[in-house]
Amino acid sequence: RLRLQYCKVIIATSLVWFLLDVILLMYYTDCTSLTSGSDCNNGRAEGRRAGGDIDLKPEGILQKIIPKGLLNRIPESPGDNGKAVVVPSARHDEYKEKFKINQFNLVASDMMSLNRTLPDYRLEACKNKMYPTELPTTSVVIVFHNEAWSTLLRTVHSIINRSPRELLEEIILVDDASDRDELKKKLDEYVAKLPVRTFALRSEKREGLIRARLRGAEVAKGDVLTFLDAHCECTIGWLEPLLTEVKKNRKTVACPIIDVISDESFEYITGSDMTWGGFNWKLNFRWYPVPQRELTRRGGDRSQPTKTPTMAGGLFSIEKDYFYEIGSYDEGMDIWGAENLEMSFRIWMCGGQIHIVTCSRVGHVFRKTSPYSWPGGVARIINHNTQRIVEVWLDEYKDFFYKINPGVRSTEYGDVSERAKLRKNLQCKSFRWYLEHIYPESQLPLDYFSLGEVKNSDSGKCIDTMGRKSGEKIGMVHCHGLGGNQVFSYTKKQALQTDDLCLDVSAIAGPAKLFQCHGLGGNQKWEYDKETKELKHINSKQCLGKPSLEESDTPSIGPCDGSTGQKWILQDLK
Ligand code: LR7
Ligand code: MN
Repeated sequence: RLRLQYCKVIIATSLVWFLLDVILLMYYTDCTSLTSGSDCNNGRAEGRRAGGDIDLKPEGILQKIIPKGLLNRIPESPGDNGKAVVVPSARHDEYKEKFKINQFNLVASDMMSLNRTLPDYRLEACKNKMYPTELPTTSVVIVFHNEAWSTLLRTVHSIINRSPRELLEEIILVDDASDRDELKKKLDEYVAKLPVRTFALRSEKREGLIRARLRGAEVAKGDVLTFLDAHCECTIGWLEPLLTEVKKNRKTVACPIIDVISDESFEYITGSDMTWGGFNWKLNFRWYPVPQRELTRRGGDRSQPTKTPTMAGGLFSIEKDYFYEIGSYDEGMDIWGAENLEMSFRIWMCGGQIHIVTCSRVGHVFRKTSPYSWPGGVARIINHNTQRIVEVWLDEYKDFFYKINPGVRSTEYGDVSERAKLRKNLQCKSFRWYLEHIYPESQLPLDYFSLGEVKNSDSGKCIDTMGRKSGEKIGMVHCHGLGGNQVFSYTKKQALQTDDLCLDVSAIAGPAKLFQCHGLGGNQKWEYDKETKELKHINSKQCLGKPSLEESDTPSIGPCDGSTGQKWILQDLK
């Protein structure tokens, strides 16, 4: 009898717990589901907290009410909470095969929920910030060419799930001539059912992401345009800080921190808030550490936006009218590339500013190679687009680009007169001004003594990077006069620099190596004596000489002896 009684108690308790779970689950689902209203994101009268007051994560809501152990009862889908997806070993061949379709792990992406949960990755200071109740509305524009269904729709779901409904005007998809069936009628039907107006425009002919974005922007109804790539995931509170920066100053272009979604496992990996955008001599966009100067300007408060010299290009908010006022995009650019730097230079030089808003985080699937076709060839397209920047915006600094990329000169780049006119009409400042005031840490030296070959008087050979990377030895071969790997600049800061690498020696003797230029002198400081033609390494007080017998093709430092092996001729020395 007693045992029966005991059983009854257990059954009754389990039933209660079960019911509680169901109720809580319904509550949770309602708050994040696509059909819910904006209740979950209510702003406050005196302002709003980004992401609203309710934490959308299951733990956030539930932890307050029930013991932690019971949380495991919520069914977790692969990848939930930003975790890595584990593809069962039986599917590894399929995983390898399908990777090629989009250059990311499609099997993993397809295993995940379109509503996968993500933790709140924001800095503590961001969680409590108050944002204006009245914010401009935004149209989100996403262009794609043959994007995977699951990544594209996860992007869309994450926007809807994590944006205050009253701020989200619409989501505009621009299908740039994809040839996958599911991205046509099936997509139209799917997005038509979403609780936020979402629709796709389509181009018959492949236009490239630049003209595709222009098409999307044209029909946008929101006050602000927000561009995203087609494989992103917005995290809680991502939108409010972006719109706030635009509201504060309509000439601010606001970028989130771009976190990494692993192309292999779809794990959500947070990026650093101490990184900003720069570029190298080839005009490739590059991430570099935020310099002390900018950290100091922000008073050490990491939740303050960082002023960045350039932006990655894919993820940003800009006031719609300002977008057009400042010259939208260069329509002459094809397929992919360079529009991000073009826009960055233009914004800064013509009176605007670019912020990385560190309280806003959006994940992006970074891939190692691009999955789609490049009509006309990758090099031709990138050279074409980049030359359009160089010719319009770089002034006297274009020598750096052309000397290190001598082959580019033969690429046609079309007519840039309209863009040059735009620059004139907007009365934009010079590139030198940009380097002096916005990007003094740039890999393009503001002032320099020489640009070209560095030739040894004894052997007649030139120093050459041999295409090696940071940390590797420098080479020396016959002078080919074709620029590229033999172009070095002897800068006003007394560095011997090629692209973003500098000649560096960390010992009192031995081979010269290439290292990322730090602009701080130290092991990268060289004194050139025009009379003796010696290149003296300041720190070690040694001279650079032709390769020793052991170091066959690497110049090294040793005691200065006045020999011709230690004499160097710098091309075009001023
Ligand atoms: O012909 C094309 N048509 C398109 O619609 C080629 C591409 N696209 C779409 C594509 O489907 C994707 O949605 O354009 C978007 C960007 O292309 P990706 O994702 O293949 O390139 P990416 O992530 O390497 O691109 C970065 O650099 C580009 C330069 O043109 C753009 O500025 C991208 O928006 C930019 N992405 C980001 O900034 C995300 C962070 C990456 C970094 C750094
Ligand atoms: Mn991308």
